[in-house]
Amino acid sequence: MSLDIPTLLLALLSGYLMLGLQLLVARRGALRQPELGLWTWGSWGFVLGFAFLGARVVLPVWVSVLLGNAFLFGGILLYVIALQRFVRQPWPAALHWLAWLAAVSWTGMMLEMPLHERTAWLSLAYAALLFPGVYTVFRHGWQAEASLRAVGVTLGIAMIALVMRGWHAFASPDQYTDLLRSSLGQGLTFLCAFLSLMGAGFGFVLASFERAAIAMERLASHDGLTGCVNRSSTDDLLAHLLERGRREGSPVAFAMLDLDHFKQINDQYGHQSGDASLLAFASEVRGRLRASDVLGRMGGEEFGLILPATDEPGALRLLEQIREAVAALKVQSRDGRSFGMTVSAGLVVAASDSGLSADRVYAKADKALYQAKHAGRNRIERSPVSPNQVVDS
Ligand code: GH3
Ligand code: MG
Ligand code: MG
Repeated sequence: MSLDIPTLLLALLSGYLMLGLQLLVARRGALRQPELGLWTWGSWGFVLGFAFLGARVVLPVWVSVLLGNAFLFGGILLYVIALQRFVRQPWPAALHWLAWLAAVSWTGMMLEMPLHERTAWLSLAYAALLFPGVYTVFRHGWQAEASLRAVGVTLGIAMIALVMRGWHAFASPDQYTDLLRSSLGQGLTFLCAFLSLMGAGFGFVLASFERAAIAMERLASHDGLTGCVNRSSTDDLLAHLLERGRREGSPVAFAMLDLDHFKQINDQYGHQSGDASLLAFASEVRGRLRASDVLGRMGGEEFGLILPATDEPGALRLLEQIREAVAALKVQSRDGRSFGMTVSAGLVVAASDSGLSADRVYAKADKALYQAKHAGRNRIERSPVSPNQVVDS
């Protein structure tokens, strides 16, 4: 059995052409990530590389070898750069292009070498250029999108195939007397290397889709400014945690927090300073919560705090700490003025047998908040406990 190299070249060229076209279409739709743009350019690099390698039947061999390999090297480098940017671990661009220049110059210097030696060194050069990409995924991308792992593994297979091609070319020079001659060993290593690289391309598209889907999911459930869960997610979580409290026999505390005279902050220091104080407030509160607590932005400068398995004294202690910490916070306006803020809170603690619905809990906390505002702000008010409610304290 033998694998015909010209047929393989044609098949790979068509494959990369399809990948390039698919990427082009995907990027016109929802996937606008710049990394995917780099991968697209890399795929076009492969198309051109294979076209030039195959064109040795009409072009002078040195032109075909030099341009073909230059474009293939470029394709690999663009893939690596795309991967590094995807996981936000970019190397300096100059380093990549220096490596590309070195690889192309070396190809030029190897033109007079026997074909098997040139093939061996070129294959090892491809593997070396690919290595930072494989390293990047395994070192920095393993915890990122799950589909990126498939990209890492496929690139790893491509790298191994390239090293084997190098070794095979050294070991079986008779199979490398003419690049377009059919041979099983060189056909297999060639196919395996460049097919895996193509597979990595489809994996990269999937990883980009996965990232876009996760971002959309987060957008639907979180507030873009503070990173808190949004109102509808807070409502759902409150209902869910109340139910769990009932099952587990533990109280759930819920507090509505509202920044005092926030309109004045906007008016005096500008809307951007208002945004900055919302951010500062949210991170101050979040820094004091347990992993199971939830801080949701209910709208504007109003936040809902769910504290599962927390009784009234515990909730009051935490809210008092928050109130003091917020009053001590200092925020800088754009023009360098420093200002502070205060927060009022209304607390309700639903005992496990209170039978309170999420809506009732919310209404009670809101009423208590109103009382806190009415009583002068910068304070915490508790919702009175009705007789059929037992509050663990
Ligand atoms: P109170 O002490 O009674 O709560 O008074 P307040 O001024 O805080 O309350 P009011 O409801 O009168 O004003 C809330 C202000 O919050 C009005 C609105 O412009 C501002 N606001 C709502 N959302 C945002 C936001 O995302 N960013 C900024 N900067 N301001 C916001
Ligand atoms: Mg307010
Ligand atoms: Mg308000």
